[in-house]
Amino acid sequence: MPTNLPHDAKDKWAEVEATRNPREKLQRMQEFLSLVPQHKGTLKLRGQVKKRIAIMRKEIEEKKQKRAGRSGPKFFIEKEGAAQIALLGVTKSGKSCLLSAVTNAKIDVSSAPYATREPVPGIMDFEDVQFQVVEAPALMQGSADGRAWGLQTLALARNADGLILMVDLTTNPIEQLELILGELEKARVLVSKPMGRVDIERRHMGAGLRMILVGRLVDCTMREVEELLKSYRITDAVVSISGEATLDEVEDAIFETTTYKPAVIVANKLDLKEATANLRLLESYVDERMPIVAVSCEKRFGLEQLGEAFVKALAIIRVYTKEPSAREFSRKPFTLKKGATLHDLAKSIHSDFEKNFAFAKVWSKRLAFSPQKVGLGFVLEDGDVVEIHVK
Ligand SMILES: Nc1nc2c(ncn2[C@@H]2O[C@H](COP(=O)(O)OP(=O)(O)OP(=O)(O)O)[C@@H](O)[C@H]2O)c(=O)[nH]1
Ligand SMILES: [Mg+2]
Repeated sequence: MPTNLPHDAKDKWAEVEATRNPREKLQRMQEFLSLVPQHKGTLKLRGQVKKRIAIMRKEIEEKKQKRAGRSGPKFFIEKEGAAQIALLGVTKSGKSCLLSAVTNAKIDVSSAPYATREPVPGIMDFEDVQFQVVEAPALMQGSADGRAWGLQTLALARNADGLILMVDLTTNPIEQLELILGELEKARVLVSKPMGRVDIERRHMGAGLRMILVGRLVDCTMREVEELLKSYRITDAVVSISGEATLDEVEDAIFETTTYKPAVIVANKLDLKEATANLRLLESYVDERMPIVAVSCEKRFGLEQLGEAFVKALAIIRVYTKEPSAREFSRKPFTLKKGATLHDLAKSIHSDFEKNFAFAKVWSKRLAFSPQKVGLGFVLEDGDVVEIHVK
């Protein structure tokens, strides 16, 4: 259903986007809301914006407390390592037990329900990469509607790079998984790529509007998409549309509401007797839509598969750099997403590298000969060694 927002509302949203200061942003968002007419077509939009407002309030409140030296419950965890992975599940599924088994976090494993009430981060080593795993307070029916700490847990999921969906194999894992996925979906966090996907990556002023269409627009034309974006004053952005997308979905993307997170299901308590049969049921239910890692956190088995599962699900590649004068390459890799180019690597090392880039040499098993001289467009792969030469 179209939102048919009036001009002043669209202008206000452009202001929201342009505002960096959280307090002012919140203020503008409220003003925006007051300009949105109340009808069926705007119901979803109003709900989404209200949720964002609630989360921002919390964030501001937290920062204020931090400044005042009070340490209230923390809901936003600064990222560390190659990726932040939010650990989600219903209570007593064994989240804390996993965290204490695979990370350096000190946390109590408890038989009492709802023991963990604020996010707890820990670092997990896997070969030469580190993952930050953050246990989120338990999900329950109604989390997405704001029950208990639901909104904060879901905000944590939205902010993370990937998710662990943890289920207890002894108490109907399919039901637990459905509950988790249901709450995530209500919060517009999806674990599988939808049919159509619209990504709007805002760029600096003057960059212009670039559209990448891999797929098909449904019931609208490219021109209409452009006009819609312009009506929100989005003039500098890369817009990628894949699969089948409607104009409504483009508008959704303007409000940045739906995000996609790679997820790994961790099926826990494999040491208990009903677990194996339930694991089979879970596997046939999931039907390879997501990877499943079966473990016992308490007896500590199966856990060694986790690192590989994250690397695969998150499509992480490791690239090693080498100074032109050095004999050896660095032990610590840069972690990038599969499909990343030398340009992405140069950017992540230093902005100067990108500007002053001359050429690079790459050593790789997959190349016919190494090193090979390559340019910024070169697509990197896991294990590549790169030596960048500047002008
Ligand atoms: N048998 C068995 N029990 C486990 C396993 N993992 C966790 N438990 C038990 O399950 C209970 C809950 O574990 P926690 O790790 O605290 O669960 P949680 O998911 O963090 O729970 P909340 O923080 O309340 O959401 C504890 O009594 C654990 O000892 C396991 O692999 N096998
Ligand atoms: Mg816990």
